Amino acid sequence: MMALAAPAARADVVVPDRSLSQWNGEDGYRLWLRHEPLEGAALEQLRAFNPIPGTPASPESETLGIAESELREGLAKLTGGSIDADRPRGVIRFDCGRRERGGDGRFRVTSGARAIRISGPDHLSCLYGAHALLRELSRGVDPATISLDETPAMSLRLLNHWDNPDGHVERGYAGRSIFDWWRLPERLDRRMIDYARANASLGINGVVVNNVNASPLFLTPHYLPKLKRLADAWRPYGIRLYISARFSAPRDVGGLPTADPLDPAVKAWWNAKADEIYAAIPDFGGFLVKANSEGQPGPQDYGRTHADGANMLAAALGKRGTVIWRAFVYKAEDETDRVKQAYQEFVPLDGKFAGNVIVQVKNGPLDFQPREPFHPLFGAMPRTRLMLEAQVTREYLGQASGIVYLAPMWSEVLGTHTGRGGTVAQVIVPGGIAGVANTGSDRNWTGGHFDQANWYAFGRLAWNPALSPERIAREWAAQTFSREPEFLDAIVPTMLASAGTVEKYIAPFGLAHLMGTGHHYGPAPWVCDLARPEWNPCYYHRADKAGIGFDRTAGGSDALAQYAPSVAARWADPAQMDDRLLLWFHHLPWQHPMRSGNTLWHDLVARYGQGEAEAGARSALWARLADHVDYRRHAEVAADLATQEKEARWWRDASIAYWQSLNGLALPAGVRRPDHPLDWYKAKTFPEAPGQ
Ligand code: GCW
Repeated sequence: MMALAAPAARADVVVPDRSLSQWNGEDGYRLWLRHEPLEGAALEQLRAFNPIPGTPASPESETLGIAESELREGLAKLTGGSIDADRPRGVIRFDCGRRERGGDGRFRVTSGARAIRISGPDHLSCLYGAHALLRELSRGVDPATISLDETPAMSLRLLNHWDNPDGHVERGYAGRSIFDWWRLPERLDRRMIDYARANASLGINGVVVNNVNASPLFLTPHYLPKLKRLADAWRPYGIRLYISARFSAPRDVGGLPTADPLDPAVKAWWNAKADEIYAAIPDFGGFLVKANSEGQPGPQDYGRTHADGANMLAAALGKRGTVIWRAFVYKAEDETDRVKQAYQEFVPLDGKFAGNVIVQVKNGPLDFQPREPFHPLFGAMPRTRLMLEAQVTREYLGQASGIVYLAPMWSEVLGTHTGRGGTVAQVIVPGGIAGVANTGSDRNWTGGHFDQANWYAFGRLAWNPALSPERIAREWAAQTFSREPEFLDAIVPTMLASAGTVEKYIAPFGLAHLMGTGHHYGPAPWVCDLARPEWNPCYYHRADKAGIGFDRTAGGSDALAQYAPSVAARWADPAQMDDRLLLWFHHLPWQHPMRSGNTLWHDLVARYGQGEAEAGARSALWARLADHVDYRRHAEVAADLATQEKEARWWRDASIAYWQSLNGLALPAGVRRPDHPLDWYKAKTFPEAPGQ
C-alpha cells in the first residue's frame, strides 16, 4: 500500500484559496454516475473486449433508448473514449422482450467471449441491467467474466419526500426542495431527469413527492398538470409517482362538511378524485397517509379506525394503486409509554386492511433515533402487508454534518430476527421499503457529499437487503470519489464506523430523544416543560440523583412484552444484553456495575469521550486523503468534518454537565471537564436552523 501523504493543514474554512478553475471542477452533482476512466489492468480488459452497444439504431421504447445511451456514454467515459467502433469485438445485446414495463425489474447480464447479453422480461430490465453492468465495470470486473442474475427482494422501493409546496423541506438539510411547483408544468428542470436517472441506477421505483404533513393542494385540479408532467418524465425510468394525501381533503378542498370515511359523499369524492388522477396519470402509484398523528387529520376524528380510513381510500384506487398508511402514531393523552402505542393501535387491526393497503412502520418504535430496537410491529401483523420506513435524511444523527453512513444501521434492522416469522427483511417482502429522502437544491444534492452514500445505500439495500454495508460503501466510494486502493482502504472502514461514532456522543447506551426542541439540532436533555409529556427529553432519560434510563421491563412500562419471548429475553437482563440498548430498556443506578468492571457513570462518560475522539480522528484521516480527492469536494467535506468535531464535543460536554447537575458525581480521574457551565449550553438558540 502506498504511504499516505503527510497531514495537510486543517481545512475548516471553505474558501477557495486556489484558482477558480480548481474550485469549479467536480462539485458532486454527478453523484455516483461519474464513470471516471478506468486505469491499468481494468482499462486493458475493457479495451480488449471493446464493447459496442448493439441495439437497433431506433430504439423500440424510450426506456430502451435510455438504457442504450446510458451504456454508450458510460462506456465511452470508462474507457476514456478509446472504444474502437470499427473493430466491434464485444457486442452488448439487449434482449428484453417487447413490453416497456410491468415486470419486477429482474435482469440478467451474461458474458461470452464476444458478447454481453442484457436480458429480462421487459425494457426496464435492460435499463437496470445496463446500470448494473456499468457498476461492475466501474469496480474493475473483467467484462469477459460478468455474470449477474438479479431479482429485487421486494416490489416497492420508494423514496418519501417531506417537501412542501413552497419549497421548504421538513427535516431537509440540503437547501430547498428539488421540486419546482411554481414553474411546473411548463418548465421541467433538468434535475428531475438526473434525479430519475440516479434512482433508476439503484432500482428505486417510486417517489412520494410531498410531505406526509400534507397540503391538500396536491389533490386540487391545479396540481394535476404539474404532477402529470413529472410522472411522464419519470415513467421511462421506471418510477411511479405517489402523493401524500391529506385525509381531510374532502373538507379542505372538496367543499364537503365532513371527511368521515364511512360517509357516502366522502367516498364518492375520493372515487372521483382517483378517477381524475388516473385519467391524467395512468400508472399513478397511490396515496401515502399520515393520519391521526402529530395533529394530522384522520378517521379517528369521526370515531372510525385506521382500517376504515385506509380501506375507503383503497377502494377508490382499486386495482390501480396502493394506499400506504403510516403506523407512526402516538397521543399525548395516552398515559402509556409512547413507544408502545403504535403496536397497541395496530395489532388489533391485523387482517382488517384491504389487499392494496400497506402499513408503513418506522425501523424503530420511537422515531429514527441513532439507536433503537426494531419496531415490535414487524412480525406481529402476519395478515397485513408491512413496509419499513427508514430515514435517509439525518434528522437525529447530526443532520448534514460530517460523515455518517447509515447502511450498517439499516442492514442490522433488516437482518434482525423478529422471533415471529423471519427477519424484518423477510416480513416486509409483501410490502416494501421506503426512505425519507435527503435531497435538496444544493449542487451536490444532499448537503454533505457523504450523504449521497446514504441515498445510494438505501437504494441498494432496497434492491437486495443482503448486500453488505462494506460492499456498498466500497462501490459507492469508488464510483463517487476514487478507485485507488489506498483511498478505499482508508475511507470504507471510516464510513462503516461512522454511525457508531454519532451514536456514542448523541445516544450512548440507548439513550434517546435528547435533542433540542423543534429544530432537533444539538443536545437539550434538560428540557422538561413542554406541554406534551412525550415531547420532553426528560420523559425519555428519566435521570435523577440516583440513576438514569427508561424501565421498559415488566417492572416498568413492559414494552418488552411487545416482542416475541425469544427476542425479549435478550434484552431483559442488563448484565447479559447488548449494552447499546441498555438504557433504552433499563433504569439503572449511576453506580451500576458494567461488564467492563467500571460503573455505569464511568463508562457513560468514557463513551461520550470515544465519540468525540473518533470524530476528531476522522477529520485527521480526511486531511491525509487530500491527494486522492478533487479539490472542492475535499475542502467541503473537511469543513463538514470540522463541524462534526465541534458537535461531538458540544454533545459530550453539554450532556455530561447536565448529568452531573443531577447526580453530583465527579468525573473519573483524568477526564476533561466540559468547556462551559451547564447554563451556557442551555442558553444556545438556533433560530436559523434548517428543516424545522
Ligand atoms: O420525527 C418526526 C419529525 C417530523 C415528522 C414526523 C413523521 C413529517 O420530527 O418532522 O413529520 O416525525 O415522521 O411524521
